Amino acid sequence: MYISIGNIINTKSQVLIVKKRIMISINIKSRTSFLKIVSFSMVLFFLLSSCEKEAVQTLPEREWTLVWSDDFNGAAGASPDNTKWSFDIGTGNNGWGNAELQYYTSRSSNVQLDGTGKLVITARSESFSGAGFTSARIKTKDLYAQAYGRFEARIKTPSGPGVWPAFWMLGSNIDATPWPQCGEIDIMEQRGQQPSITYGSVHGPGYSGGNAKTKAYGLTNGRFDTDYHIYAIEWGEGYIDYFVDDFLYQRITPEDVTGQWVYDHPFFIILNVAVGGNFVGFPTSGTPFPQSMYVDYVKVFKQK
Ligand SMILES: [Ca+2]
Repeated sequence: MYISIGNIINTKSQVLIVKKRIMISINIKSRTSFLKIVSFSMVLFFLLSSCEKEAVQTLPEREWTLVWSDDFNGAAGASPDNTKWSFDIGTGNNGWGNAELQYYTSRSSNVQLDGTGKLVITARSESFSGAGFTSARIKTKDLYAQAYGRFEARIKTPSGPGVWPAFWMLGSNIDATPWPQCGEIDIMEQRGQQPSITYGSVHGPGYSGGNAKTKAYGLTNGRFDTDYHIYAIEWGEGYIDYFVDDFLYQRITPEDVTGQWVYDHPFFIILNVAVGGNFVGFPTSGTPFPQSMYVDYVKVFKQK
């Protein structure tokens, strides 16, 4: 575990100046230590929140060409574009591998366009096919996958204990090469009980689940659920850079993972809101439902 303030990557042109943001870095070794780390981070978080810190980043200049996007334009109540997205339905195997509690549906009450250019995924507390909650999970599997590039979404996340929104990717070879060998890149995951913290991770062979390579990024004067934020990665051969609102908070390279680097083939995109599960724990009686994740757009770029 290490804590760093600011993250400086050398080189040329683009300079970002970020005020009043302090980055909290966490390497997760196990869930037990993770919980301690979270507690410690929260303490540090509040200690630092009274400071004003200016971090300066210099990033390599990268030029991008937009190659795939969804702005979620359409009539209120409509389903997401079925040429771009399909649904995961049901409770998965062992709650999608994470002991999640929700039943995923394609009903408009769980997933729809709002008529103003947003995708809305809504987690509800309701009895449905043996589950106590419903929600939705959509993916570009077999419709769009890409190796390398910039993957970006503008999202307003839900909150509340036990609510787990995510914008992430899986290797498109997952059917022939099961997880975690296929690779998983988590661009945004949040615990609803910690609405000021977002996580970026990779899961691969030898470093998955509680042993994933992960870093947290915290807002000192804000919450992710009160406004839209842009979550992105820039992924190339031998690196994945993680951004929140164009602030680089993590770079992962082959030297950082404790197993094989499996980020050299196409990945597809997933958007979902889980309820419960290993990452967040159970919702409580104080968790407000329904909880919605609003997605303004998803964009995928290739480097020129
Ligand atoms: Ca939009």
